Amino acid sequence: MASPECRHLVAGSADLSNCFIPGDGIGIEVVAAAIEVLKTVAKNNFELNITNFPWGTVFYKETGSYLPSDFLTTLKPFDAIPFDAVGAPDVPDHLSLWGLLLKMRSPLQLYANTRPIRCLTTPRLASVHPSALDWLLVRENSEGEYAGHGGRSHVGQTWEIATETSIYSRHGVERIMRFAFAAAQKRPRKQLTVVSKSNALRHGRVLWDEVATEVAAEFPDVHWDKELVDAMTIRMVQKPHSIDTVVGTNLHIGILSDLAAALAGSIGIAASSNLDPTRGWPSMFEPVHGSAFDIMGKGVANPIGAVCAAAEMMSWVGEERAAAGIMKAIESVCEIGLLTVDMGGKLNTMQVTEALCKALGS
Ligand code: GGG
Repeated sequence: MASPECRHLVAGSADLSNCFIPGDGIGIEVVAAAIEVLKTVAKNNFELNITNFPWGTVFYKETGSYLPSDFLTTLKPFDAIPFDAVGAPDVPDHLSLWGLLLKMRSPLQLYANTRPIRCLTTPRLASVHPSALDWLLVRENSEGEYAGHGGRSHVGQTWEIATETSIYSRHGVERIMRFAFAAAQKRPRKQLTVVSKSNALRHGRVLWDEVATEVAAEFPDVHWDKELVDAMTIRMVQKPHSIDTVVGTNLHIGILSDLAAALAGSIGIAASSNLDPTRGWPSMFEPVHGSAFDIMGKGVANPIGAVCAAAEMMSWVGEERAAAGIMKAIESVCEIGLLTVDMGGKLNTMQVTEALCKALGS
């Protein structure tokens, strides 16, 4: 296998280094688009060198592991990690997800996952009025239903059982609540909805609600409310204007953010930032969508989710001007209808990427 090329991102006066993990499926196609856009925005502004780590299902088939054993020390020096998608048709999904993405999120301490939702499409494509869609979804990214605790016994017998234990630590809930309240506080409406299910889940989710109330006292200027996750799906569709920032657990925001992206027009446009707010580890930026076996290799994947994730990454590393430039290019391309099929257009991945680079002034 070819050794990874070394690339660095130098932004402004600070030296920043950066690497890409394209992963699987359409991830490999959309990461190429994000790189092109980053190269264009970097031109005349900052120096861009990129490291590509070929970790994904091909790597797994060659080495027996999705990640090399020293992946943490390899990633540590980088300032940010653009990641794309994981999953392949011939590997069980739980092996690929836990072998790559979830294996990185925990040790990298990426406990805060943000998913901004904005309508980039015409009112015809969005299921709710675009003016109602300016949300920030915050996902607890390290415990909850994705804690990885559980097991199976009596495998194959009629009395076989499997357990999947959710974990809610006071430390884990406090830090995500503080992050979400602080994020809401920075937004114009200063409004947070805490998503729960504490009527049925009577231990962890009760702690979740109690900690939310305690942390709320530290943010008296943030208006907040609680919503059960099932009621939240109705509210997102029927009262979208009533929502601004939302915080929930791994599973709940995983589901709600797919719904939110669909309401905004397509899962293909949604970006996801896996953040270590202490900045001790590099944060990771990815589109919300997965590897999409049905369209992989066809060159028709929507690159906008990966490009939005690149904009989020630029903002995280302090390159606000580059981030704003990328978002402006996305908006103008969407406005004139240069779209992939999932957004009602006729263009392929490459053509949308070229339109984005042109809008950036390449
Ligand atoms: N780009 C995100 C990705 O590849 N996701 C795959 C997936 O299935 N993720 C599950 C999850 O994060 O809940």
